[in-house]
Amino acid sequence: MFDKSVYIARRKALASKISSGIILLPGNNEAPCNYAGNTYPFRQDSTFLYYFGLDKPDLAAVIDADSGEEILFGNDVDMDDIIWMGPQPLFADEAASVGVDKSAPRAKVADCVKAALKKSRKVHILPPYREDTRNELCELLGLKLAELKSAVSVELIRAVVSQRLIKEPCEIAEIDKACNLGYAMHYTAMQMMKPGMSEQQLVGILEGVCLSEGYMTSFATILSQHGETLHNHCHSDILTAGKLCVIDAGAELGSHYASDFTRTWPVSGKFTERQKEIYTIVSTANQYALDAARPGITYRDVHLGASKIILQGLSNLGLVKGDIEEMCAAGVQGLFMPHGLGHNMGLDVHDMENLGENYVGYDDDQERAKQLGLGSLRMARKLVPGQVITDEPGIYFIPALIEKWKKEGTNAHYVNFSALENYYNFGGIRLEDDLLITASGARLLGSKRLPITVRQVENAMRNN
Ligand SMILES: [Mn+2]
Repeated sequence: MFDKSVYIARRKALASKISSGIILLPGNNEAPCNYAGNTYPFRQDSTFLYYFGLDKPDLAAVIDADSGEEILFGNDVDMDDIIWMGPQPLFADEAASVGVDKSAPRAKVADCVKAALKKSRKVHILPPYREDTRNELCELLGLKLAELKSAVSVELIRAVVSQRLIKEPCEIAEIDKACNLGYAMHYTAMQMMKPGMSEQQLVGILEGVCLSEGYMTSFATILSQHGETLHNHCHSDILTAGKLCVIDAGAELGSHYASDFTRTWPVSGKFTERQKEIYTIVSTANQYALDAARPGITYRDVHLGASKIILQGLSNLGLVKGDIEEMCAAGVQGLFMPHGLGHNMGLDVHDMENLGENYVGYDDDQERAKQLGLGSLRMARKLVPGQVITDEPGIYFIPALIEKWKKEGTNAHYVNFSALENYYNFGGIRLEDDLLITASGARLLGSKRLPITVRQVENAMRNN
């Protein structure tokens, strides 16, 4: 938790951005796994954390945008809780610790909302993503489930995005720490990687680094020799010399700030010539994005720049043919990189995705493309200092997708389908770093960069 002055300032800024009415922010509650008493690890709602810092279930908050009044709703523990959980602080003291003077029992939020509705005041809510929150909001606002979507406040979404998008120095310090832990996870896994061990064993080693520090991973670890499947959570294969292993994983600190790195390691510690060729194209695109990202440029343009590097590299290998600009406009790169170059990162690994990707990743004058790849770009905005984004180009050989394009004749004059048949067993490569946009450019987050060039990787793995 940060100093209470941080939360006070954030709430004051939020209230000033909302024209009138009350802002209702429910926290998350426990999510049962198989019965009520056996829960998934608790995860507080990130927007609630951002404004109120309190990391425990069954809380809600209201900010009055007109008067500036703030109330936190939560319960004091009873003897039954103390028996199982030990002594707990008084809720009023917890509220005071984040600069909120007024607190009330959790159930009283209903009275507060009712009073506002009675005076025909606007109640601003964010899009709920959990069933319990949906149900509570319906009950509080007197709405049917189908009516809830239109009750969401775009004004509030825009206000929250405008604040959370630009990271404060205290947040950047946390993200740097999360990246340092992410570095340790990846570096350890890379050093322990050996032909003959299972992918799952390596997942255990990687996640163990995070768990040993008392933290969780920021999303479900992707670790696979089938890198062509972008989000492969199946870890049943045995690591085999000659193959590549894609690892996309990150740490989430106790403050809940995240890191998100991807590296693609040769299982034997040495790349084959063919792997080197494709790998170098991806590492060049990754480095290009780091060099190009700076205030004023749109990340959409950086995505397109990286796409052209990929097309040029594939053209040099004879896998595509034609004018690079024309191929890029036609979206040929989508066959090889059917995802975007990156996303915002912060309290959520895909920061604020619950608020709506287009509000978070797109400026008002930008429209989301429909093309394969570019259409999946989560972050297209004109960059501003303080933004934290990922830089994650990739090249994948997805036989089913290539076959589909071939069959349908998609971009047939640009793609060398017969040459691509030799790559059906190649897999995929993705290389991801986390960037902070600075006043003049971008810097890598975390104090050390994971090995990324062919030479750095082979050097780091020489003793495997
Ligand atoms: Mn990512």
